[in-house]
Amino acid sequence: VSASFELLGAATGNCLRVAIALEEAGLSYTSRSIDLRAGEHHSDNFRKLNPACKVPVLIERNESQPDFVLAQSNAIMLHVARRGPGSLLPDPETAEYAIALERFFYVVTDVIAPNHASFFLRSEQDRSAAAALEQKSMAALEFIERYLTDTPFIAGSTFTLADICAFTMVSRNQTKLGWRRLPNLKRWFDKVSDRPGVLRGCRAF
Ligand SMILES: N[C@@H](CCC(=O)N[C@@H](CS)C(=O)NCC(=O)O)C(=O)O
Repeated sequence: VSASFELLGAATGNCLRVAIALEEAGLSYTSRSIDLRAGEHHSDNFRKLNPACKVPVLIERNESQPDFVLAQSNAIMLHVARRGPGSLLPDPETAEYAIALERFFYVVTDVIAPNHASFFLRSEQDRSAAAALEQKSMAALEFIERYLTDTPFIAGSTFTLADICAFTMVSRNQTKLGWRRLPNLKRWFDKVSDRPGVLRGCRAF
């Protein structure tokens, strides 16, 4: 494929997950920083790309076709997984694929979503609701220990989108986790932290 990719974003979890996915998929891309503090995501130019005024946004350029623009980090990750060449999900015809989606959506809905909601509630000064959701998110993150009992990665024998999502959350919350109870998670985290694609993706913005 002769497509070229541009990722617009900032140093946030949603954007770094997409950058890591692009790296691990072996796709070449350029990253463009959007200055959220300066409100660049509300500019007319950015609004044309994503009327929701949020990052990340991926632009895919193919010869003789109009640019393809995609928002929503999870949709972008699934799209990137299809574009390959590197594999981020097992063959869709297999049970392993369904398991990889199970674990990917587990992290997205049970770990990341309550974490974002907690962040929002804290900004609204609702401290006890924020703390309750934060605790729920951290408990769901620690639960991943059980997915790593017999396999090197969260969905089995290969690195998938589920690992990317969990990695950014573990990385951000290292001081909040009860590491003594989490030997599998620790082994997994140390190994994933050393992957060249993960290291490069973390430096995208
Ligand atoms: N569900 C969206 C969330 C996107 C999102 O909230 N992006 C944040 C940065 S991580 C943002 O653009 N915030 C600026 C704002 O909302 O004003 C996704 O996964 O892409």
